[in-house]
Amino acid sequence: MGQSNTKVKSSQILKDTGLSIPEITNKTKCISKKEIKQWYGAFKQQYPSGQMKREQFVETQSKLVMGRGKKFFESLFDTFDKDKSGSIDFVEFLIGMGAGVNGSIQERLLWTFNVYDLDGDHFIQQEEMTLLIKSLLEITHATQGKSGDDEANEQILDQQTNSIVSKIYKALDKNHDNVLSKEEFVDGCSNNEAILKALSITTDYLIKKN
Ligand SMILES: [Ca+2]
Ligand SMILES: [Ca+2]
Repeated sequence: MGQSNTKVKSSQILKDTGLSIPEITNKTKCISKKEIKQWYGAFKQQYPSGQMKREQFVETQSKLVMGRGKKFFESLFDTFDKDKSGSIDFVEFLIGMGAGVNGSIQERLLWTFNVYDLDGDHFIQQEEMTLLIKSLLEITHATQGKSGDDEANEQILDQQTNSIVSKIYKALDKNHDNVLSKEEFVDGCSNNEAILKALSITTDYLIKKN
């Protein structure tokens, strides 16, 4: 999200939320008052209605990386939008971001698990992992200035994606059933720095962009 000059006092009730900053910090785990102020300004600037719509969020975020990574942003939005209404307000956004950005390693990994578990069945299927890793690679390529939807680029993306996905399953899928449970994911990632690093693009990316 962009910069904003909106100044907010802690005691002030934030428009559209009906809550003051201290009330919001009670609701949203791990988010500091300073971050609430910063993010509120950016949120209001981009979503003046106080509601962030799914298409709008995906479009805005994806535009920053040359229109790539849509699948990732869709899934990210869906983890924030608990009641699946298709739009979220500022407090829902903060609650969604909270554990992923500032939580403990365990909390961040559970948050990441939910982003990857696209259908919400509590397992990460290889297809889900493939879609998300490819989407993250698209974002990485775009931020490195490698562009294009051309076939050669697409092939490289697919090769890299498959290689990363098979490494992840080899390392994390302890019972070899081709799906990752929460335990396999969290335990495996906690003990594997390389994989943790590969997956942490998810949250690092957001911190840099915000
Ligand atoms: Ca799943
Ligand atoms: Ca498994």
